[in-house]
Amino acid sequence: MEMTLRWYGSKFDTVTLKDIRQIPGVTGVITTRYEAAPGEVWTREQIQAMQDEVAAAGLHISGIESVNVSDAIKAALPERDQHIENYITTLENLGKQDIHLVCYNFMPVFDWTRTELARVRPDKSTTTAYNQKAIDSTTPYELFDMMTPDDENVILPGWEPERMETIREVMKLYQNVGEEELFANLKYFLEAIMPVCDKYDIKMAIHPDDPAWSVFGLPRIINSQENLLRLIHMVDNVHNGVAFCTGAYGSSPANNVPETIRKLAGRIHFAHVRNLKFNSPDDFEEAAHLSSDGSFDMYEIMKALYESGFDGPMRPDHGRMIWGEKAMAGYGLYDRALGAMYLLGLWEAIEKNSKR
Ligand SMILES: [Mn+2]
Repeated sequence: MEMTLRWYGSKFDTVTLKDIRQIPGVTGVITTRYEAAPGEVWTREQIQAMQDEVAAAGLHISGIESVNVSDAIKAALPERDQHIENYITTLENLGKQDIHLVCYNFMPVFDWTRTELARVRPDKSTTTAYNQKAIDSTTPYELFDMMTPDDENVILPGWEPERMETIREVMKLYQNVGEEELFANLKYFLEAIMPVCDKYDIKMAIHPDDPAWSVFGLPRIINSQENLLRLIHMVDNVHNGVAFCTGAYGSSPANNVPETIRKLAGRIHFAHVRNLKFNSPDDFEEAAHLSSDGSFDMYEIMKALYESGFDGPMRPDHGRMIWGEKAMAGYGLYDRALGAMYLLGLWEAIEKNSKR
């Protein structure tokens, strides 16, 4: 297991590589070309420039989160084959640059969805939260306003203004796409990219839907144990794997997080480990990583990863805003650094105990 931190690049992130280098035990970053549109080819020169910048700070790139999959691929539009071809070229260029992990998601229209970006907790930290009643009484267009940070310099991945301007048209693309069609489109995509993944040993890691149910009637499929097993079996290749995000997957109380980790042994290539606090069946907020601050047993989660032989990059996930930090919601330095330390502590204890 390698502990990493997500980093959005010096143009977009408030956290610097120097900051990340000073978190004990964090040796790699998970990054992306945030400026690239889904469907666009990443050149080797662009990838090399990213690698040089990260290496100069004494770190390395442990994986890409994400190479985004376009709506054309997800909704099987006529231009999907061209987009898949571009995706393959990007994978080929990443492979040639010795990058072997690519995270992506297959959620239509909306990326991770929250109804509050800065809910105040009892300790006066702020965190992101989701309330189903708030979703039920709003429209996708109003939600976009909620997901727009007050500070215009702060970006929110997946909720870029350019993208949201076209949201009405994008919603229409999925009119005839139900869960079965979405599964078929995912299979088509995976089968097309597996040869290049095999050639360069690139592990594809799909991120579970967040939250783990349908929002605004759009289909969602990466949200239950049954569907995750269906995914890995429908294209039975080790390079077709999962970015197991405990917070996204665990957002549904019906999902047993440690049990599912064990069932997916060998196919989890990347882990996002974070805690959630359920306030009611309709409402959750992102707690600190510590078990006692939320609803998950983080020890059991880490133990399941350890015992199932997980050996990929791991990262803390969304953090609270603490100590006066201003950063993109969920992606400040301080709380994620605390999370990384805590996860490394659990891992060290589990590892030493198992070797006694
Ligand atoms: Mn995640």
